[in-house]
Amino acid sequence: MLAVLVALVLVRVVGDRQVSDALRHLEEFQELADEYGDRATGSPGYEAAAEYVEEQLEDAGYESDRQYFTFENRGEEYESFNIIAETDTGSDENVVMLGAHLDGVEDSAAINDNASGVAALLEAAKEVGRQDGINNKVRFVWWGAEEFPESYGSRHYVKELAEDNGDGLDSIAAYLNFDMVASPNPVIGVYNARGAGRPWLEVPEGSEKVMEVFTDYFGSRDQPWTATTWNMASDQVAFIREDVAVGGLFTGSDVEKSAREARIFGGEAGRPMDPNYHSPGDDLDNIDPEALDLMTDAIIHAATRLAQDTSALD
Ligand code: DTR
Ligand code: ZN
Ligand code: ZN
Repeated sequence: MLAVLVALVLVRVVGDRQVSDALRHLEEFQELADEYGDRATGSPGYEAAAEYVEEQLEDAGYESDRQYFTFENRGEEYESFNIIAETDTGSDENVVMLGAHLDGVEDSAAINDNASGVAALLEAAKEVGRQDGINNKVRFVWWGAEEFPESYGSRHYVKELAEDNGDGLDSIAAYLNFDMVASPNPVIGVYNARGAGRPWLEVPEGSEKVMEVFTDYFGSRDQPWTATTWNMASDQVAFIREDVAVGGLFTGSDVEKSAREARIFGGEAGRPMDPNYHSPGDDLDNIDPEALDLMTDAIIHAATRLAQDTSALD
C-alpha cells in the first residue's frame, strides 16, 4: 500500500503518459537546450541549467553555493563552477558525497550525458531533504567542466580539500558518481570495485561495500545488474586518486551491448548502449525513462541509507 502511495506521489500523469519527477527535469533540460543550444562550459546554457538546479534546491529547502574555478585547456582559459548543497544536520566528520556533472559537450542537449545524472541527483537531494534526524551529513555536488580530458570541477574540489592536510578528505565516508543513467539501450551497471588483482584499477578501501549498497538494492527488487568499469574519465577519478571509497551507476555509452547483456537486460545486441554518445542526437527522444527511474530509485536508496548509517562501508 505504502509503495503504491509513494509511486502515486512520484509520478504525474500527462494525458495517458506517466512522467516521473526525474523525467520532468529532463524535459526542462531539453527545453533549455532548445533555447540555448547546449550546456558546454562557459556557455549561457550552462548558466541557465545551473540556475534551474539552484531553484530546485531552494524549493527543496537547501542553500546552495557555487564553487568557482579556472583552468586552461589547449591554450584556452576557462572559468566554471560547481554547485554544492548539503544537509544542515548530520555529522560533518562522516560526510556522504554524491555527484553528477552538469556540463555537456558542445552542440548537444546532452540529456543522457549527463542531464540524467543531474536529474536523478536532484531527486535524491529532495528525498534526503525530507528526512528528519539524519546521522551523517549528505553533500550533493553538480560538477562543472567534466567534459575535458581532466574532470576539472571535481579535480578542483578534491585539491582544495586535500590542501587542508587532508583533514577535509578524511571526513568523506564515500563518493558516489552518476554519469549517464538513462541510456537508450541500457545495462544496469554498478561501478566494479571487485578489481583486486587488476593492477591498472585502483580500488580504494570501502569501495566494494559501496558497490554492495547498490547491488543489495537491485537484488531486493529482483533486478539484474552488471559490474561496469570505472577506470574511465569521470568525476570519481579525483576521489580515487586520494583513496576515498567510491561507487556509482552507469547505463552504458558508445560500447556495443553484448549478446549476454541483451539476454539479461533486453534491448539490442551489437548496438551501442548509447548510439548518440557525445552527439546532437543525445536528446529527450533517445533515452530510456525506465532505466532513469530505476537508477533514480537506487540513488535515493543509497543516499537515504548512508545518511542514516555508514557502518555498511566499514
Ligand atoms: N567519460 C564519461 C562517460 C563515461 C564513459 N564510460 C564511463 C564509465 C564510468 C563513468 C562514466 C563513463 C563522459 O563522457 O562524461
Ligand atoms: Zn561525456
Ligand atoms: Zn558524462
